This record gives sequence, structure tokens and C-alpha cells, in this order.
Amino acid sequence: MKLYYAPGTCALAVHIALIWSGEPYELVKVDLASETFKKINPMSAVPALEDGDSGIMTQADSLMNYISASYPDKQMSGDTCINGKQKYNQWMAFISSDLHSAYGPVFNPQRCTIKQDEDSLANAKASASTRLRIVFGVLDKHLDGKEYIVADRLTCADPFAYIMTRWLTYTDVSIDEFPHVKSHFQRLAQEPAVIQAETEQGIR
Ligand SMILES: N[C@@H](CCC(=O)N[C@@H](CS)C(=O)NCC(=O)O)C(=O)O
Repeated sequence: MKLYYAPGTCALAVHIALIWSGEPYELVKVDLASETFKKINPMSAVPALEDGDSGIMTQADSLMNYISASYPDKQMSGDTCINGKQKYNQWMAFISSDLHSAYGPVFNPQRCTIKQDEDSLANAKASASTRLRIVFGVLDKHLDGKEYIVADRLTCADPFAYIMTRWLTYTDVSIDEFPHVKSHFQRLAQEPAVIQAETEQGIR
């Protein structure tokens, strides 16, 4: 499989799933603003994944589900009973939508305000903190007494949440406000696949 990525983005979680697969993979670092990459993903966003006849695929959560389903023996998603699948899907959707979108004004304030002057953009960026505190508060409560997000073991939901916790450094929200998220983050930071992916992306 070939992963199109930019360092430190949500593509890191897909990268980690590829490492967990144990199979060879190829990394392609992209310039998000380039016309070349726009032809690969018209949304100019990473991750994108290419795999033989499946062609180019996008959307981080679906890519992790694709990798997980391709290597079922690696058990990268939740338990296979109906409740286990529901919990896994619920948390993947939470991370992919609620958590990820809370960062929208941080990384792309220009999309969140009609006025594009410096003050308006700074205000838009600052507006993210309230929402970030709500979503990380929900995750923190969920992680109270748990090592991992679902199934009492590592699944793709963990590196997916990990990378988004990592982005807190770009905000004025401190990880110290969320002790269970912080423990989860520190645990994940020691995982060999996380170390490998961060090293390969040049962010460790
Ligand atoms: N819904 C997409 C969102 C992907 C996304 O927003 N990726 C970010 C990096 S984490 C990106 O490439 N942003 C560039 C942009 O939005 O211009 C997914 O889940 O894959």
C-alpha cells in the first residue's frame, strides 16, 4: 500500500496501522497545496491511500478500517461482536468528526470567518478552545480507568486520538486539563509503532 502523507497530520494514525499490518508499505510526502496532489485528492487533504485495484482511497477512518479489514489477524479494530463493533465505530466517528473538526479554526481560521484580517483570524483561532475543551472532556471521562479507547487493547482508535492530542500544543488548551487523556497520550508515545511512524515522518 502507498500512503500519501504530510508530517504530523492525521495520516500518522494510518501510517501506524500500516506498521501494525506487518506488510511493506510506501510513504509519499506531499505538498498539500500542489496541483499534483489535488489530482490525487481533490480535497487537497491527507491521508490518501493507494492499493492496487482499489485505486486511491481517502478519509482517515475508512482507511484504517480498510487496513484493519485487510489484516484481520492483527485485530486492529474492536471486538467482533455487535456491541464491540458499535463501540469501535462510535469512537472512530467521534475522533474523525467531533474531535478533528474542533481543530478546524486552529489550522484553518480563514475558513471560519468572512473577515480575513489578522485580528479576525486570531479571534477565529481562539474560538476553538471552548469546543476543544468539550470534546477532550468527553474523551477524558471515557478514558477514566481505561488504558485504551475500546476493547481493553490497542486499536486504530488509539493512534487516531493520539495524533489529535498531540495537536493540543498548537492551542492554548493544556493537556494537563485532561489527566486521563494525558496518560493515554504518554502510553501511546512509548508504543514501538508510534515511535517508528514519528521517526519515519521526521517528527521525533
Ligand atoms: N475528513 C478527512 C479530513 C482530512 C484532513 O482534514 N486532513 C488534514 C490533515 S490532518 C489536511 O490535510 N488538511 C489540509 C486542508 O484541509 O487543507 C479525513 O478524515 O481524512
